[in-house]
Amino acid sequence: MRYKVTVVGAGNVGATCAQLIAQADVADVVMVDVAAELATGKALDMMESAPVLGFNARISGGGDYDATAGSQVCVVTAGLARKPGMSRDDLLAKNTEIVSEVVRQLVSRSPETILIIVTNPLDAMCEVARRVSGFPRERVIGMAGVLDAARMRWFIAEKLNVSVEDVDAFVLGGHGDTMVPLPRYATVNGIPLPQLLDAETIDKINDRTKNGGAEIVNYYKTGSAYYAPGASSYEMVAAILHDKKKILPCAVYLQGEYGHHNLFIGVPCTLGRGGMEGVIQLELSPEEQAQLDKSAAAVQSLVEALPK
Ligand code: TXD
Repeated sequence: MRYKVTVVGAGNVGATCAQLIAQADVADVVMVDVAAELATGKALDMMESAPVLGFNARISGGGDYDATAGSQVCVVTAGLARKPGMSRDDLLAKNTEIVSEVVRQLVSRSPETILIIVTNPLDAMCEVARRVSGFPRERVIGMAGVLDAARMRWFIAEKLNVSVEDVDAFVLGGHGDTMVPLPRYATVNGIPLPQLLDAETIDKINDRTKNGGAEIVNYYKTGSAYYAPGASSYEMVAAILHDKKKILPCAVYLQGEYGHHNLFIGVPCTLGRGGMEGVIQLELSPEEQAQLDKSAAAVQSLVEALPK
């Protein structure tokens, strides 16, 4: 029996993630979307790529949650993007409604599932999912840090003209303007980044990382990034189902770690078959800690603005 993964939202990020999961034969994938036929059509299109690409996983799509029953992992990408004239608070209210309903549907059919939340505003939507599901923190995890770190890793690899495989980096904090890239903990095949690049270049990489989402939106105009977000979500699913115990930066419900309580923010954690299996506590400089605290305050104010 293969694992089953549900992806809710067959839009850009959801479909990209679904295809990667299936292509790697990690699990069968069920896509659900309010636009049911979009999900059905994309699933069929992906299945028709299977003979060419040579994968055996099955992908189905539609609007019915019954097909999701017994999923080991559910990825939630359903939501609206901010439209002109829509405030962040409007988006917060609308996506809270969507994520609440989606999570309710999912957990009633897969009570043991692990939820990976992707919908923005990310950290606040994780809190919505936690409240609605009643799940322990091990089973509600937000995708943001893997993406932000991947962007930073690419910028470093490009600058140094080295393999992306050799570059590791961490980005902590909320998924927004206040995220905290940690160049001190970035390495190139074990070599600390500050030994390879000067401070000014590192600053530029940090800034580009923080604005990585906006940089893509400026090119796309009508949507946001999805190849890297889809790949990042896939990596989390694979780490969980393959029980890799991989250390990845994820949005986690902190309970005292990094000085924060009862708040989702991005920190390095271990992902395995139990979901979020442990938070890795890095030693932060006073300046890094202050940046993280500022980021946590931004998340806290969004959580306080959540509709009751
Ligand atoms: O790092 C991160 N966490 C992110 C987050 C990186 C990239 C994108 N990020 C957010 O993910 C983005 O701001 C959105 O909130 C979600 C999904 O982004 P995507 O680019 O995939 O958006 P699309 O293409 O508009 O897809 C959203 C789909 C679309 O097909 C809708 O019909 C569907 O969500 N949708 C729903 N599905 C099921 N149920 C409900 N209620 C629903 N409402 C909308």
